[in-house]
Amino acid sequence: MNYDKLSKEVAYALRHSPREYELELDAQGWVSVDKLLESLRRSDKWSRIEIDDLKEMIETSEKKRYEIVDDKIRALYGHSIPMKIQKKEMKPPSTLYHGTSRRFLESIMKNGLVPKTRQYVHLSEDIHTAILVGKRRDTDPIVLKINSEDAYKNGVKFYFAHEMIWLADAIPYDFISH
Ligand code: HQG
Repeated sequence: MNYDKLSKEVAYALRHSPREYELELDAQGWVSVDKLLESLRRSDKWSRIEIDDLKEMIETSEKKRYEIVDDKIRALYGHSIPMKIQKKEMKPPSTLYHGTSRRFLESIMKNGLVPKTRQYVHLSEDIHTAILVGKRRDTDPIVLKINSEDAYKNGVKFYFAHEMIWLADAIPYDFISH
């Protein structure tokens, strides 16, 4: 089974278009694994998919995009659906990073980081992850440094996605340097 393709389809179902899969996410983004499997099986491509395939997809991926707990699965970040997924507010590490395209720099330094089509701004714990994020759209991306300690002290809320990825509603430009 092509787990990259499966991961893309699951991202579409759990982050962007659950209704197309007749799924309803709960407030934290969870859905029943059985319902997701049932829905995926309607397509010829995934007609024989089992829970172990989802588990294998999660384990073999270089990115931690999903988690399964008991009989439920959710995407840990990346949502774009209108209903805002509730994330756990947490005190962030003192510095975070954001990798992005060079061409966005001017606008970001003027307007700060905004979520664009997603529900939250995505930040990385380490520079390496930030570079990989930036490389999706620019062969020579820039890495912005976020003074999350000051931002947090000044009332910016941060949310935990997983050990390497943090979320925020927006980051004002005063807390961004490059
Ligand atoms: C940019 C992927 C101009 C921002 C990744 C980014 C990540 C601005 C783009 C996760 C701006 C939005 C999220 C402003 C923000 N002016 N541009 N004021 N504020 N931007 O894809 O962070 O593989 O929605 O810099 O690896 O790139 O899908 O966010 O370039 O972890 O699991 O607007 O998605 O993970 O792009 O990526 P995105 P992102 P997956």
